[in-house]
Amino acid sequence: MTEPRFVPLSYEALPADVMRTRAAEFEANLQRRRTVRQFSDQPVPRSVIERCLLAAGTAPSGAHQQPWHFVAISAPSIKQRIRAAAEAEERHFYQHRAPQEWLDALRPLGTDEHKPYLEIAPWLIAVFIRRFTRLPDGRKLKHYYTDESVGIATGFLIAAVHAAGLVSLTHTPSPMRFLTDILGRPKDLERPFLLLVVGYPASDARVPDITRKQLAEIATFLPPSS
Ligand code: IYR
Repeated sequence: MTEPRFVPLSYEALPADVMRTRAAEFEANLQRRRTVRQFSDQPVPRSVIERCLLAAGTAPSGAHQQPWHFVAISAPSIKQRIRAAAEAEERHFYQHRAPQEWLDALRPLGTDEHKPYLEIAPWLIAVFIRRFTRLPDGRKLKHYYTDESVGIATGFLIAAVHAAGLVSLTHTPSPMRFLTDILGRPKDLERPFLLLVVGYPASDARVPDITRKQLAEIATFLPPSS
């Protein structure tokens, strides 16, 4: 076993008013984020995607095992295969598998089985959960809290894409096993988590007219006021 090593924390405390301003600016910027389903085919430099992925990789993770793997796809032939496979699954979902209650919940979003953006958007980022790592001696090393860790990393990724001035769509085709096959990921070590569609919005993009819950609906303070 290696001995734990510690180094001093790099940290700068902020006065309360600066803290409030920064928190408010951060929130205001995230309030402008919208999930978009109409993309432009305008290319996005790979260097931007690389920075967003590095931001995602700063997420906290169980035992610092960083159990994520991102496959960033701009190759048209692979996007085409992903679109075909996703639309086949989604057709089955919308026509047979989804209970009426689920279809009713989706109605305000106007989604259906057609996913042209999977080919139009310049980047697809397939996020995989690494459940195990293969050790040099062939054994599998288990990772912990992988869903939580990759969920947090994906949140960072979505925020980074927004901060870069791009838009994204969190796409969760179900089942997603086709991503493992098309992208040649190791079945025994990883499973697909979701597919993030990234790019510029189409010039005529429209988004559902929805609002976000108020603070009192999403949070409870104890004691109630101070
Ligand atoms: N995966 C399907 C259905 C879908 C489900 C939820 I929950 C959404 O928030 C949006 C869509 C699709 O991509 O159309």
